[in-house]
Amino acid sequence: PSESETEKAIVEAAKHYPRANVAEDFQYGTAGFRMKDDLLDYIVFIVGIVATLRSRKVQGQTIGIMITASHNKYQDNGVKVVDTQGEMLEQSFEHVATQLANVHTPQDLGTTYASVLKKLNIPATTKKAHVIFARDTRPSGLRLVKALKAGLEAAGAEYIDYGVLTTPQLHYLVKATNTESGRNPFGEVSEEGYYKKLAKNFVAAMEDAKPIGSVTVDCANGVGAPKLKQLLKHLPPPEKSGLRIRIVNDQIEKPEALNEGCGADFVKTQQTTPAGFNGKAYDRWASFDGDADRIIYYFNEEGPVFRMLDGDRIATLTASFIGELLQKAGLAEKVKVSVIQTAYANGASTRYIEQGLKLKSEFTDTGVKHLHHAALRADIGVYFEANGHGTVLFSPHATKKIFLSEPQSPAQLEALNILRALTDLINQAVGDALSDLLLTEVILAHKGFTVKEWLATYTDMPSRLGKVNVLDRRSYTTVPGSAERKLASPQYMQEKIDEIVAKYKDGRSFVRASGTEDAVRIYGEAAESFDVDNMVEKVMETIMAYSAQGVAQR
Ligand code: G16
Repeated sequence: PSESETEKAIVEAAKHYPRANVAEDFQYGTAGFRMKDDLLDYIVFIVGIVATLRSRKVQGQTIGIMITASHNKYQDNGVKVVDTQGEMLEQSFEHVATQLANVHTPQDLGTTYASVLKKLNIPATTKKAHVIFARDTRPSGLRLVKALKAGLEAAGAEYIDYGVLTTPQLHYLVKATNTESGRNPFGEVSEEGYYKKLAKNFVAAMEDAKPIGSVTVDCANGVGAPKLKQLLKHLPPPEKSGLRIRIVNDQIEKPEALNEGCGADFVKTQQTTPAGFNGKAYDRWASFDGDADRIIYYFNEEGPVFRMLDGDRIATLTASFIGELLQKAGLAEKVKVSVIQTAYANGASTRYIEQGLKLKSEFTDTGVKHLHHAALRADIGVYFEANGHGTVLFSPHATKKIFLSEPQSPAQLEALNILRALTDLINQAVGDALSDLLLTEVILAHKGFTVKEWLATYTDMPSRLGKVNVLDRRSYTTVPGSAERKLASPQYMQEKIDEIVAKYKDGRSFVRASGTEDAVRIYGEAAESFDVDNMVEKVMETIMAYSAQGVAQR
């Protein structure tokens, strides 16, 4: 079809997916569009068009679309676009998505589409567009897929529906598809290929190590449950010195159970064990979120006293392990490890990285896309958000050194072999709970660490996360370049926060608008835990006084 025929097809198709009648502008945020599922049909339709344009812009390479609201409630849903190498959508296209999502009539959509097309400078001859997509277990996903297909068909994309997958599996498939016929294929282009790649490299990385005890995984009653079960079929069984992995919260047939009182976000924000927890003191537990791109660990001490091993802990554990391997392999001078964190990172973890591990640390805004870009600049970039979202990126320079170095001793060979396995065990496309679970287990086994020893590497500052549900979150903006640690607006709000914080020993607190919920998030840490509660409470009160509709979620 000609460009004008495509435009007409889009206008016609849009008549079946009218934009939800809300005054508020939709915005492509931290993780794409996210909202109540009944507002999303038009948005998902639009995202089909955006992904098609993106694919045409990159000469028909495959673009991914994931329908998920991850850690949010089951009534929510969302949609995000995955770029050619499995990374988050290129920023200029986020603007295209936001622009098209805020057009109110099919006719206007036609004209806006035409002007966007012109601006994107896509040659009329590049017609080919390839898109693949998947969804999580939310029941609304199936309905939204219809809207998505309508958008893709109207815009003229060829597509493959991969059904229900974890978000990182879709990222894997996008990268695998686009590298399939290149020099470095990422892996077989199938869900099966994903499991095979993880399992093979897990076995290789575990060759000289024995797992300690077992791990129990809370799958948040989401897609992580059936996918982890699939993965287990590819791993050696516990009786053959494999790792024993127990699964809880796997009720995907009960949609309302998703993330309810369980999952990584619940455990992290509430600092408590999830529903279904029956661990004894020092048993090792982990929680995924609703689309299995986050993982955190935790356990109870006698008491019981809850102990969290969050994204900061996985980052420090991983960075120290990779650092030790590089040392053993004789590569420490040639390949440097950096750790990338966000403002939510516990101050003690940053001090441990810089002073204990003597590694470089860097800060970015919240959102995997920001961390990922920073990690790309490092030789080996370990990035994790405190909430458990993260991975490790090996630069071409580091990969070359790891694969081409000639070992001078059996010890060097062993270190190199583990490093080689890690480069493929780790899902370098994106943070991945399944891959991060296996990575963490490999490290604990090699270091001979129980959860107690892992926790003992450094002592966290007492910290607290708060949230105030507000209707005006957009009035909270942060100073560019401050890694979201300073508010630019509302006026005088930062001064008020500074005044509060100054009263507490080693106090630190920041406020930022969530990109995934109608809420303002508050983080605080201080030398004493009674201080931190008091301080965060005061900051929350200040927010509520300003945002009159604010409701605190304690
Ligand atoms: C998404 C993003 C994460 C971010 C989280 C919370 O995670 O991918 O990078 O940390 O939202 O973001 P915010 O504080 O802006 O609401 P997920 O797991 O929900 O996709």
